[in-house]
Amino acid sequence: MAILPILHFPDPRLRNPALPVARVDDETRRLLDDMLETMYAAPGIGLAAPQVNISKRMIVIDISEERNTPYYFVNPEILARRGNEVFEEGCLSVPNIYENVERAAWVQVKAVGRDGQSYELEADGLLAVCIQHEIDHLEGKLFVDYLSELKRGRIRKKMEKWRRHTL
Ligand code: GNR
Ligand code: NI
Repeated sequence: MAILPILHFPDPRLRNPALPVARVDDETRRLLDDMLETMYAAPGIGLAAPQVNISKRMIVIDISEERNTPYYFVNPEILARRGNEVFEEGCLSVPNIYENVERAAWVQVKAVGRDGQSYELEADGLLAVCIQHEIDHLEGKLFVDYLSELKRGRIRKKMEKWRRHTL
């Protein structure tokens, strides 16, 4: 297992749409395990492969307190969404920034699991927020894209300053 470096906004590599995974093999499972370890170490409740510079449609999520209930999503698709809900979001690729984002309150998702089996899941609450946030990453979309251009510009400036001081 390995902890992978996380890319930060406004890195253009976060903007590339990720490619479908052809099949879940040992290499896929190794990447998923490294992503999970990276997410736990960060710490975060979700991580999408493009955040660690892997342009593939893979996501890991664990919203449990105990950090022992991982979900794996390979090639996820949202089949249905219902309702709207505002939630204060953060992102490991946009550190120290928290802003309200409106998304669907409930989603039905289809994905392939770590075992290579296709499955469906219905989610609401934090899990629904997180699934939508992570699937956005696969499309090259970040939560700051839902904010005004003015706010996004300010966040970009903050991030560039933070980067000079921290990295
Ligand atoms: O760790 C994370 N917390 C979080 C909080 C509210 C809404 C979404 C998230 S996802 C984020 C990890 C991350 O950046 N995943 O892409
Ligand atoms: Ni994120």
